[in-house]
Amino acid sequence: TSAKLNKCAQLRVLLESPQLDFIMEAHNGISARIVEEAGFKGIWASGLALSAQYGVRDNNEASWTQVVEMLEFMSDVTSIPILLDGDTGYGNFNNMRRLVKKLEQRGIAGVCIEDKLFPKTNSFINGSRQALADIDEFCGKIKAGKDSQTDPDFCIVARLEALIAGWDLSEALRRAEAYHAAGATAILIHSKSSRPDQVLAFAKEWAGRSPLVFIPTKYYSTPTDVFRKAEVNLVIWANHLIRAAVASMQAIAREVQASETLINIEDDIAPVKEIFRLQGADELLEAEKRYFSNG
Ligand code: SPV
Ligand code: MG
Repeated sequence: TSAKLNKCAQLRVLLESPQLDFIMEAHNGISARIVEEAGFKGIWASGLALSAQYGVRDNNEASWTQVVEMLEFMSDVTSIPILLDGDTGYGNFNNMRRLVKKLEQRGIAGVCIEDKLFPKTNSFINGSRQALADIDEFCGKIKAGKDSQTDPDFCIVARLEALIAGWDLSEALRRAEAYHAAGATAILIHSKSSRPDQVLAFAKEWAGRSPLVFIPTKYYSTPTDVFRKAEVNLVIWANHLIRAAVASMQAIAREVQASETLINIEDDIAPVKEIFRLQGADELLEAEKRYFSNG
């Protein structure tokens, strides 16, 4: 009987509810649909994956408007919230203000920004040589974003790169405290370690002062119950569909190129009618009956 929450409110619940939730990466309309159909309650619009599907590097080579254009396709075909990986906010506080306005207009539920410098570099490429943003400047960006939102539930996640850049736990905590005070909905602690020790130590010290988000790309072998016990609110599976797509496309392309026939691969790929289904072809046939009489 309760009205369905809008997408911003849905994302806020994922972040603020005490139980562990999960969101999955998508990078275009069809992958966004696939994430929703699989049963996820939210989508991570990964900067790495969006860049990769355009065939460019994760260095802000795709413009922010090109990112927003793809987000619109993703949002139009899904009913679950999308959290954009907004990198460093594509500039200063002023760029952040405009970004938040445009994201709300396209039905995006929230944005995550990281405390590095524009143009960003992926955290897993020479992470320790990357400079962090000035704390006050980054807090201003969070505040400017919060002051620009019109939906009270639009979410701004502040991502800490201190551990990536070679700083210690105390620097991460000092920054987390400042970003939290500036109004961040949640704190994301990132790590490039293959062990979860650092992020778990952070979680223990942070002690639930705000919702907490993990991205276990590098510490992927950690059992999920460990995150649950650490009272993490949200886990992001950050790049796994672009990697699945790449592995599958490479295998199929190589096989067809080498064998000069489709006979070996037809059963290994999605049928054409599955593509039609994901595109919603049936709805158009129905609509034609209602609206398009040819006499
Ligand atoms: C992304 O998905 O673009 C991220 C997460 O920022 S990571 O690449 O793991 O740093
Ligand atoms: Mg990213």
